Amino acid sequence: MKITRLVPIILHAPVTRGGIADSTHSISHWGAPGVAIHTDTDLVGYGFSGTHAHLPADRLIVDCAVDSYGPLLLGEDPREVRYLWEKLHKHPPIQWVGRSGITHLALGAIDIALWDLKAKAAGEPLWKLLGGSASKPVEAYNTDGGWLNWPLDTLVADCRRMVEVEGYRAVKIKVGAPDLATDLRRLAAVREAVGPGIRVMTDANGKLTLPEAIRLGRRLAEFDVVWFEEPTTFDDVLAHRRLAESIETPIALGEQLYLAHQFRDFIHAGAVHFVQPDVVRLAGVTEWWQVADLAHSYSLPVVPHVGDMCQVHQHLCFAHAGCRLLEYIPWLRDWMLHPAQIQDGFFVAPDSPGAGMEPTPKALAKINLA
Ligand code: 0YR
Ligand code: MG
Repeated sequence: MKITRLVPIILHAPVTRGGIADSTHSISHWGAPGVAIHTDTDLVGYGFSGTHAHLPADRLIVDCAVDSYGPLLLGEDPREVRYLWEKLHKHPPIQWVGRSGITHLALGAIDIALWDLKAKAAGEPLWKLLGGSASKPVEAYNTDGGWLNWPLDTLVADCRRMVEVEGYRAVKIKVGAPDLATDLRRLAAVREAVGPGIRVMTDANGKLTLPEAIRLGRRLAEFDVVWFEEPTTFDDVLAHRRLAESIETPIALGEQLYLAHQFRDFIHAGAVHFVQPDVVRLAGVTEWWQVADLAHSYSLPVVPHVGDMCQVHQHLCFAHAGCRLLEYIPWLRDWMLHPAQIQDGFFVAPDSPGAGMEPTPKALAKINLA
């Protein structure tokens, strides 16, 4: 099998109720810039990064994938994905301008498309190719009711519905409101609404200073919060280690880290407890797996960041022993040929061959740059 051509794709899918916010971002659409990798067979591989749908930035990502990495892939066998990852990652002129950032997101999209092809060529879903099993439970926790721009009554109603009607046993809510009292009021209301048996996670999206994070962090145990996510500056190892030493609630992070090395430094420093690698910010399945193995070897749970890329992440979770829980956000559902299925709060292992990120023909017709 040989790669013949790369085609750029940018999908922009509307988010829930026309706009969501956390402490740091307000978005109307979720972005999926990526590539279709064509071969000399009928098989086409699809891979995407995940963005906040800023078209100029999305164009940078797909241009890098197609124009910079593309020529290095032509004529290669896509199934030799680990070899190709090294070849692309270490290509000197690209490495010179970016060992993370845009180039890394582009490489991630390509790597996922290559794994998609490898799994399709084997006629198996990616989780099976990676040695996983549909019998392994992968629980879903829902983030889509906890946005910071939801008024208190909407927040409470959403969390209640997710638990009582939809069957989730874990929900995440955003914190990092302008004042501590608001965060505590929202947390208290959610805990009261869902009752004591449901797990509640919190996420500050990197907003707080270290003293603010310590102040809020010390209050979280009162509400039996499972984790405090991205409390302070995304890649500041020292600040998170100091925080970890100052509060009882465990720390979760990783969605804004690009490199396996960064995870190594956080893990080694004791600055993270729930490890959240994102396959579309790391450079794909190849690098994600390294991080998951590393976290697992430190007895730390791996809970991938999704927002919304659960289509591919579920495959990794059915295969990796460190993963028992995965974020769920529904924004890309209508855009994907095989959207993730949740039953009674658990992911159902997909049975279609590939990595799960193939868009519907309708989605492709909408914003296909080819
Ligand atoms: C919206 N999940 C997250 C979304 C979400 C972000 O900005 O991207 O809140 O991905 O932090 O844990
Ligand atoms: Mg987060």
